[in-house]
Amino acid sequence: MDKQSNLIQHFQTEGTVVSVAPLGAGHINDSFLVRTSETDKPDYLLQRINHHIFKDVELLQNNILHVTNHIRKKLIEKGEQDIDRKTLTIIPAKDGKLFYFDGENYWRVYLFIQKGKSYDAITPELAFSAGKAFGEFQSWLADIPEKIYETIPDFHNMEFRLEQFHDAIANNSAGRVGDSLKIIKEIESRAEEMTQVERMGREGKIPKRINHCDTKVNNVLFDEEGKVLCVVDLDTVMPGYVVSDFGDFIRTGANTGAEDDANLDNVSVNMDIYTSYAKGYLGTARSFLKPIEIELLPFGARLLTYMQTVRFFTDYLNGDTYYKIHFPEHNLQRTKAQLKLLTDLEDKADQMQEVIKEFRV
Ligand code: ADP
Ligand code: GN1
Ligand code: MG
Repeated sequence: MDKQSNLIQHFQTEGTVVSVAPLGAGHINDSFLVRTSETDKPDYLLQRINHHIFKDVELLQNNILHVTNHIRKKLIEKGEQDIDRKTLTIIPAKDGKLFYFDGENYWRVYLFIQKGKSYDAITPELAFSAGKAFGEFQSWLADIPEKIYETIPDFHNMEFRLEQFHDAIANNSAGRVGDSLKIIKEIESRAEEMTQVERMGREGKIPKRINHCDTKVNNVLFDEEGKVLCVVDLDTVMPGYVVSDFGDFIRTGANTGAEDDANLDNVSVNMDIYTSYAKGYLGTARSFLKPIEIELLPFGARLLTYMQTVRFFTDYLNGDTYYKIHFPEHNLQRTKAQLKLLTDLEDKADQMQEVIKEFRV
């Protein structure tokens, strides 16, 4: 029996395991589909949790339990059917814990959602549905009674990301600062503007809500007919400003190029995707958002693209210690591609604000 089949025995699963196969190509966790032979028993998703990134696994799993239980309650209240496919379900370990530690790695198990499909390539229709789903997700979690903690402290805090950037320049541990002055200047020139959300938060102008914090289209599961089943990948669900979630979807979903495109001419914002996402998102979120939060949405796209520029570039200056790289200057190439996207978002800022005005009521 292989390692993963052994692991599954530590959880409160049912049925006889017949296969364990890797699933997806995640950057953070490793996933395995565990099939059972009995047709009346569920299949499972076994995941290795990246505890170097999510350092407090108990806190992480408790967060996810509270979030999924709360969503389940909302689904029951709405009279929904097929609820086990509309939210994640944690299967506890045999000792009652929400994870299993094998002496080296942390593991967790979810019910496998049958016939759920996630997409890496985007269309305006998918963007609209994903917008609705992430807006609904935030609205459901608005009244969660349990405290939801930051699973990665200061994850989307721009002031903190700039501190890390300044530390990387001061340490110059990879000796890359000398050749990077142009990009450093590009980043510094926007720092004041980009930290405004943190200041507005402190001044009480915008609230923290429960965010997903990894709003990529492949974190939404669709059924065979293209209808949303649920939002997955709940590790980074934590308090934050809604501009973050909106912005990260636009950064990842509305880029006509790749996140690390070597050809900067490929990189720009796709306004059809942007418009569809904004329409879907505001459809489910406008009822609980303050006018100022709605107005800041296009800025959110710039902020998250700037934040990712800073994060990739900081990692480059540190000698590539956080993101997996596929060639030596990968983080520099990612930085340049994100910076190009940022300049296009800046050029289209007025147009993006017009779209928001159209859907705000
Ligand atoms: P990663 O951190 O690698 O992005 P995810 O939790 O997003 O990990 O899982 C990877 C993929 O596995 C998702 O994009 C989704 O397609 C699929 N997936 C995740 N959870 C489930 C589940 N409970 N049932 C079925 N498929 C799932
Ligand atoms: C990481 O694994 P992935 O690609 O979903 C990162 C995100 C970044 C993204 C950049 C926990 O997410 O914040 O935006 O890479 N997740 C973490 O591609 O750092
Ligand atoms: Mg994912």
